Amino acid sequence: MSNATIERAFEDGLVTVTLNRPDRLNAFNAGMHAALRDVLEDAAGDEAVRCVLLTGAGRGFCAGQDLGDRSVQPGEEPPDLGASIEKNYNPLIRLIAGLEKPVVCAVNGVAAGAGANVAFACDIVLAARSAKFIPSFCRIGLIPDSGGTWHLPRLAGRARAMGMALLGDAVDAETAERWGLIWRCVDDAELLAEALRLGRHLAAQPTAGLALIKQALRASWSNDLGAQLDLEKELQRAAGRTADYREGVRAFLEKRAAVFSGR
Ligand code: T3D
Repeated sequence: MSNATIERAFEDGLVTVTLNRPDRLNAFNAGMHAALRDVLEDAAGDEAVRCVLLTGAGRGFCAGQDLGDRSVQPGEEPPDLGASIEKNYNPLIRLIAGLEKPVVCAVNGVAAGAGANVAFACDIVLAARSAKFIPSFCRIGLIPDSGGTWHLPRLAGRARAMGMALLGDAVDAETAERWGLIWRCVDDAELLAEALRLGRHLAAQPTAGLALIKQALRASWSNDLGAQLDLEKELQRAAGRTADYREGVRAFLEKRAAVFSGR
């Protein structure tokens, strides 16, 4: 499927979703939000999709909200940004975080405002060495939305999260990797190939088991140890009932490569 603002390609269990407003550095407008939501909801409900790869067209990944839709003339009512967050940004972050399959993000260039926070919400983030993460909200009097105030301190720690959010300086990809904001930064020319390699690998793994891993790690950020141990017990019980667990053990004992169905 392809439309003006989101491109979708599907092969071997991996759906590649490309933000496609390159002349605006893939900034979000209402149409792109709706199209991205549709594609992610389809991916959530489609058993054939076993991994999602999110990236951007052109020289940027995503510059956050399209500010062209936000100019206010003197005397006009300001837009209700709470309504915009409720309708568009929060559902997007909930979709990514709750998707029962891994979401890989390939940050191909600048990621600013909500664009950076969408990347930080993904499960495995690769970035081109030339990419930058810019928490630019403070530069225009806003707060980091799209889960930024939740993910930033958990990924980078309080001092770095506070510095990033209050100063709005660009963090380059190598620093982002060093700070634990992303999985890895790779040479620009290798980004797409590396992201596809990772995406295809994940799409051939035990999808139901990966979903339980994702659920457990996310829950750990708010659980105490006791609650987390209880959760691990329940999730392991569920994992132990999957066809892929049976196949994994059988393949190990038979000394052959496992063929996982995702169930
Ligand atoms: O409003 C709500 O619903 C609440 C939610 C808010 C979420 C948010 O994301 S708020 C934060 C919004 N984003 C920003 O503040 C970032 C704005 N952009 C920039 O600061 C810079 O463009 C970048 C640092 C990202 C990149 O700089 P640079 O020099 O590499 O590129 P550029 O020349 O600034 O941008 C290229 C073009 O993209 C340019 O258009 P032109 O001159 O070629 O016609 C520029 O205007 C356009 N562009 C970039 N970002 C946006 C944008 N157009 C609209 N909205 C943008 N966010």
